Amino acid sequence: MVKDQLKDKNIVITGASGGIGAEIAKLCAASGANLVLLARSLDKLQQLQAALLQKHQIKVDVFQLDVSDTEKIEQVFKEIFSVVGHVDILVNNAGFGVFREAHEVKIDEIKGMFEVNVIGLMACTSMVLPKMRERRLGHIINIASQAGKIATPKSSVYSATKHAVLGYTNALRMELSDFNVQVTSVNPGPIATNFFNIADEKGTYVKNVQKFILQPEYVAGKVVASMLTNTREINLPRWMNMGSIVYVLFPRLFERIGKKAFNKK
Ligand code: NJP
Repeated sequence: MVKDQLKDKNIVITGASGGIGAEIAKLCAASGANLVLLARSLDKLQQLQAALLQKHQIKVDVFQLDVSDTEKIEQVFKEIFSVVGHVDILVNNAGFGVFREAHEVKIDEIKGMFEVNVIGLMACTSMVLPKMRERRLGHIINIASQAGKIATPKSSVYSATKHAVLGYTNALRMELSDFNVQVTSVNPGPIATNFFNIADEKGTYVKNVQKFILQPEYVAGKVVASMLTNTREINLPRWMNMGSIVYVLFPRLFERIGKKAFNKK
């Protein structure tokens, strides 16, 4: 997929060392965008950088960044601005989940998920907002989840972080609507990435959702297609979003019927 509007645009992607983030980077590179790739695994970022530079006539900068370190976020974004000048698109993709029942989740895991999925995402966003507002141009894409719409057993904390992301994203969209800055949330169902090696140590959830698991290349394609367009939300697969609509209308019934299926995790 090539998207001509992305040529020479500066795109920052957090969590770009693997999974959806790396796939988004590949598609943006094929469209001629200049990339800034962020993650903790510098070696993986450098490998991706080398592969992209070999194939495409673009600029690719990489920075090691743990988005739970808010001081480092400020430093890295200062460097990013000094290298690329401005950011056209920020993809807040870094995130992780630990699927355990609420009484089994450790406090450190709760803090970790909120620091990365919520505070890190908000902190990165706040770095790019002033210039986007000033330039009256930009796009913020937040990778949330269907878990941000329907909270399910064994992912209470992860769901809570993604509900927070959606709340933030929705408010941000209204704040920025007069500044020509687009704001999109991406709410996928399960995707075949490394995510489940952390979230689902026993592998039971992945086995149970195998029938409708999404491929990261497909999700990345939808995200890149939405870039610099006025897209409110991307919900994948579409039928799963129907569930969240039914949930809002009939929450009691939905929880009673859904409990068994969701407990398959
Ligand atoms: O997962 P994975 P995905 N600071 O594990 C980075 C959401 N999502 O691509 O730091 C900075 O392959 C990590 O890099 P590294 C999910 O919540 C997924 O599936 O080097 N970066 C890696 O590049 C998340 O928001 C599913 O370890 C950090 C990337 O994040 C997004 O999709 C379903 C970091 C994770 O790649 C991408 O996840 C859904 C930190 N502290 C939503 N911690 C799904 N897979 O089923 C991690 O609804 N990263």
